[in-house]
Amino acid sequence: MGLLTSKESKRKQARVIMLGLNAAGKSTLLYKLKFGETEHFTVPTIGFNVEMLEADKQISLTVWDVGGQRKLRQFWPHYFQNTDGIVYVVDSADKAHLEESKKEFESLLKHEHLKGVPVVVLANKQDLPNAMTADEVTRRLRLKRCCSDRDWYVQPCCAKTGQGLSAAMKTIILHVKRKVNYKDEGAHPEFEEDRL
Ligand SMILES: Nc1nc2c(ncn2[C@@H]2O[C@H](COP(=O)(O)OP(=O)(O)O)[C@@H](O)[C@H]2O)c(=O)[nH]1
Ligand SMILES: [Mg+2]
Repeated sequence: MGLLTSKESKRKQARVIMLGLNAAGKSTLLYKLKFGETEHFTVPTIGFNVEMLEADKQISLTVWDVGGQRKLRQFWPHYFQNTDGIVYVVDSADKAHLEESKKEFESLLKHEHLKGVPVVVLANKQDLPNAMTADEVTRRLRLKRCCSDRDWYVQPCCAKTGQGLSAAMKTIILHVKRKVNYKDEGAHPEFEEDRL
C-alpha cells in the first residue's frame, strides 16, 4: 500500500448496488469482474460482499453485492442511500422465478432513495439452454414501463465465462458517470470532499 498520487486521489467514487434473487449469479459476477475468476464463489451470500472496481481514470465503483434470499431482501433498503447505480441480476434460464424477481425489482424502483437512479439489468446465464434473450427479459420485466423515469439498459451476459461483462461494465460506468456528474452540477466547490 502506498500514498495516493494527486491524480489517483481525484478519481471519483460511485456507489453501485447489485441486487437480484438468490442464485441469479451476483457474487459470481462481482468476483469475475474483480479478479477474473469464479471458482470459489458458489457459497450463498449471507449479508453482503463489497468490492472496489477501478472502472477507469476518472471513476471507481464500490459495488455492494447484497444477499438475495427471501429473508434477506427486507434488508435491501439499508443499502439504498446515496446509490449512483443499480445492477439488477436475473437468472435468464429460471423462468419459474421471473415473476418473483419482477415483483422485487418493481418494489425497489419505488423506493425514495432510488428515484431516478440508473439501472443496468444483467440477463445472466446466457450459456444455459432455454435462457431468455435480453429482449425477452425486457418484455417480461416490463422494463420500458417501470424504468421510464430513469436511464436503463439490459445486457445479456454469462458470469461463468465472462461473456458480455466488459460491455456490461462500460454501460454501468456510462450511466453512473452521468448520474455522478448530474449530482455535481449543483455542488459548491467548498464541498468538494462531500461530492466524491
Ligand atoms: N451456468 C451458469 N451458472 C452460473 C452463472 N453465473 C452464476 N452461476 C452459478 O449460479 C449459482 C449461484 O451463483 P451466485 O453467484 O452464488 O448467485 P447469487 O446468489 O446471486 O450471489 C452458482 O452455482 C454459480 O456457479 C452463469 O453465467 N452460467
Ligand atoms: Mg451471492
